[in-house]
Amino acid sequence: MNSTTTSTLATPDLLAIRALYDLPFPELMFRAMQVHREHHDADAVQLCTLQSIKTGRCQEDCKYCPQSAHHPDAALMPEPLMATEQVLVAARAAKAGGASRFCMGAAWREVRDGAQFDSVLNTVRGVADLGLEVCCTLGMVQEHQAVRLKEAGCKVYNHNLDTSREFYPEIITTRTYDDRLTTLETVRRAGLEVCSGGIIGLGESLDDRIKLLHELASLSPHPDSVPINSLVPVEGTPMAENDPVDPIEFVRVIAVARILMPKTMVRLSAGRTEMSAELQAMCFMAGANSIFLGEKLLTTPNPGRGEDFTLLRRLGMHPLGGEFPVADERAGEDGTWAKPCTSQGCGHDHSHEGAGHHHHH
Ligand code: SAM
Ligand code: DTB
Ligand code: SF4
Repeated sequence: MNSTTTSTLATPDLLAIRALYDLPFPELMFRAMQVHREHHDADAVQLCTLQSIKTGRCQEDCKYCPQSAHHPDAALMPEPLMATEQVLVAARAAKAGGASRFCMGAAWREVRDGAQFDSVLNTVRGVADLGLEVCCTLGMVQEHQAVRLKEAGCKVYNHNLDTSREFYPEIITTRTYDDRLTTLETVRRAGLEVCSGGIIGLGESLDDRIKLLHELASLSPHPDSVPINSLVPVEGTPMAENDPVDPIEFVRVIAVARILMPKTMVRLSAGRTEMSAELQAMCFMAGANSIFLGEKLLTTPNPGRGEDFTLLRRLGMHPLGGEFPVADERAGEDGTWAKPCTSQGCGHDHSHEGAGHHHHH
């Protein structure tokens, strides 16, 4: 199938990445596994938590995003910036639940100086004081703002390229690819770690995926982490009816990211509620070594932590730099044990799943 997809790639670098992507699957996996083991503990997964600290009414028009003010039909309750103390409650719970990194997202086009940003800086200080690694994703930033974030204790800045330069204008028109790259340079110069990745399933071609991977691997130094999101199609957005991503193609993207960026943390991000245990296992084997923990991403569902700990235990894997949290013995928030699903070959704990989960047997 891959080999019959027409390619218009023109440079040796791009053709080489395409050749990797098109390798027989067992060979691609083997190479990814080798690279993974040279640089990482292949049995460990970094656990991050996400918190939307300012939800909805974003001025950008990202076609995939329920938080864009341009998609008023996406049934989403906009919320003002969360107060520091409110965020710290969530951060303490995330820490007790076994997360080592706390990522705060705001539906902002860009950071603006003023009381709101000062409040975010306070929150960053508070979360860092809890001993959690702090990551922020707040849209575009200027150098002095990035420096203030760093001084407040922020370690990482997330800002995704999302897709190829060529396909980008089909997805977002309110900012450019170069705006995105400029912010990445700015945060790097301020001494922040860079987290940047993309989304698969936007309707991009295979070559667009190759070009995205090439853009990410061309950043020097490589991003410290690369989140690979599988589109979560949200009703009310222009991407609600997009075709689901071929799981094997998705694993190929992870494997190529691992091979191109050996030291980078590759994060299996949005879209996991639609992935089987087997598919996630294959992503970990291909080199993914980080996930978001907790029942919600920013606004869309994510597997419950009980389900994820059950999965890691089934795979004989463990949290990076830590143990399973004591709270996990009771499978998370409501004090119940994880209940592995008895349906043939599943084993998920569905006990925390809300209406947003569509798990098919
Ligand atoms: N507003 C900031 C920005 O765009 O950088 C930060 C928050 S934004 C929601 C963070 C990332 O979430 C986006 O760059 C995009 O890659 C991802 N994302 C948003 N909606 C998504 C969806 N429906 N499915 C998968 N990923 C999504
Ligand atoms: C990233 O690449 N994925 C996370 C994080 N960075 C901020 C966000 C996923 C959001 C999925 C849609 C939502 O929940 O709103
Ligand atoms: Fe705004 Fe970020 Fe959503 Fe784009 S992805 S609409 S910038 S919150």
